[in-house]
Amino acid sequence: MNIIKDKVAKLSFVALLVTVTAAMFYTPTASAHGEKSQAAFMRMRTIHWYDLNWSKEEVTVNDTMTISGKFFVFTGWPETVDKPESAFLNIGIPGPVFIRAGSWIGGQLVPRSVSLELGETYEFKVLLKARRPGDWHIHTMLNVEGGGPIIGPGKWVTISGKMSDFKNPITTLTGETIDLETYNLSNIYFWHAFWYALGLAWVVYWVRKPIFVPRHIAVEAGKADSLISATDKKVAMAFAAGTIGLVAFSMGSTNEQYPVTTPLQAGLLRGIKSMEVPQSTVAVKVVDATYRVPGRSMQMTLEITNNGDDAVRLGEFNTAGVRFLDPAVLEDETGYPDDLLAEEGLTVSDNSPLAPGETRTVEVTASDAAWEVYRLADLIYDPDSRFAGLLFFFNEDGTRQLVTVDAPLIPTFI
Ligand SMILES: [Cu+2]
Repeated sequence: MNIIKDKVAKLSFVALLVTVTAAMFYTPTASAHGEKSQAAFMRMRTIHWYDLNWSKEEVTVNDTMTISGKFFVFTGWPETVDKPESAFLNIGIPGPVFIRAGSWIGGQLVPRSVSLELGETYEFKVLLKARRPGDWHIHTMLNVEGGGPIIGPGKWVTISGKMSDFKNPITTLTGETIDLETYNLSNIYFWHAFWYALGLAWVVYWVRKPIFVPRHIAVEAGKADSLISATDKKVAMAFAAGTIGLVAFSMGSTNEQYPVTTPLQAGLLRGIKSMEVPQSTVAVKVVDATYRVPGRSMQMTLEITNNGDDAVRLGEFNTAGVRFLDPAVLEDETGYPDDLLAEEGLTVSDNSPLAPGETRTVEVTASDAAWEVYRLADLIYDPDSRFAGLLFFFNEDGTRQLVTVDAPLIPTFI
């Protein structure tokens, strides 16, 4: 019986070991990092990222790259997400594989939270400095207080080199140049080790003598006083006075070594400059919009009126970071992430140039695996079946006009 038990125990242990090892070596590459699981209607109706540009796809440690672009704060912001009165321009990466050397909205440095307005378009730029070698999926991202993370499109960037080469030099206003990567580390180690050792010394002083049973008996017998001798009292006083003395002395010497220090700089940045987006001369009415369940596409019936002086064609529909293009009108040259770019994803029933003054009703189909991969098809589970997106129209000479669309999106079932 016991032999069987032993065997079972041994085998279970081996099985556990195998499982743990397998789990450690199994590292699937995730292709998106959080955004897929968020409600589709929230992704379509909060921030519209466009004109994104990643300055490089490969960098070495200490090299910098920029991510720039624009974002439109959608007017029909969802109720369950607080308005972006306090928002922070972040970057979505797995820890500081890059450091953020700078970030700007409307030309202003934004190390703090900012106040953004619904309906406004902002230009942003983030300067990243490579730190840790590997393949990283970098997202632009906006954190909204009371709302959560609003994740923009992500692109793979490769960092090569050695992390030990990474440097983060800063020149302080006192004229000293330091490396933020290691600055003050030995000081932190020293003081933590010192106080920890002092605590240990106090414990060791007492545990030299028996600690529990004899003391318990002594207390029970009414001889508690005999446990603390005159020497013990002196040692206790020395520890107390020494601690206070050291705190006072080291505080003084630190103030001497760093005579100029300022408090942490914080506070919301208001008055962030938004972009002037020229009023579009194209008017679009969404007559209806549907999507097939299950399926990989959505259809819209659009009534397009051209109030401008030039003929226009529809080149792109952009929603939740997925770009559907009509290749006859627009080709992407920005190296937009493949999985989010549907190069031939946009079909328009009649995409011949729409003459000035003309109105035309067209059937538009936005179709790509991304619709399913990025779970926009999961709108069927959302409590608000409405979509929003950007339409880009182009003149003959390539001049672009942006029109936002927003309408209910009705499922159709097969
Ligand atoms: Cu990602």
